[in-house]
Amino acid sequence: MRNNALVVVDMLYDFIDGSLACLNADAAVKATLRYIDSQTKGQGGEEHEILDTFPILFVRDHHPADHSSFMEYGGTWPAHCVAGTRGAEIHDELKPYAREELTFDKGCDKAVEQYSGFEGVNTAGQSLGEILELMDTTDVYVCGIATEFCVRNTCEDLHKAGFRVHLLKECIAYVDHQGHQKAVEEMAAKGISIE
Ligand code: VGL
Ligand code: ZN
Repeated sequence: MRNNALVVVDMLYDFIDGSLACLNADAAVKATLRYIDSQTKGQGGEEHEILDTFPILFVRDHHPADHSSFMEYGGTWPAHCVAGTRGAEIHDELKPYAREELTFDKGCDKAVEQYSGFEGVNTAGQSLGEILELMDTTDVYVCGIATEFCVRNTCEDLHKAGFRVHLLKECIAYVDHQGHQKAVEEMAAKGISIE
């Protein structure tokens, strides 16, 4: 039995056109929308019907304003994805597919850098990994931003947990092109399938 789900990692405005805007972000969002369309054709146009047969889970980087990963607090990144700001919002065209129970926040604790979405939690406190298990998911398709950080860590944790992981290579954006290529090669070497 094959049970698919899509995980959309950090397709948030700060990574698209904000303080940490990534390369290929606009193209990745468009390709993701096309992918969702291609998987849901003929299933009725309503987003809620689509979600019944093809669950789409969203991961959000969701930081307090004084997060330790920000330069002004000793970290390496410009301030980004601060809870309550536009930069932390899911892209408007993807938002209609986001359900509260399938939206998982990470990086909420100011002391902890959390690149992986695997342990992100929804408002009920359930983790992404837990929900995928509950849905009897076998195959997880992953897209999002950034290849080298959150996409990679999320894919690797999913793979370790025993899911078949498929990385949608047209649907990812990155901080650095070479870093992106290297990360994709290393993921492939671990058994993550690149599609
Ligand atoms: C990310 C840098 C800082 C990511 C998150 O989503 O890849 N990168 N926080
Ligand atoms: Zn972050």
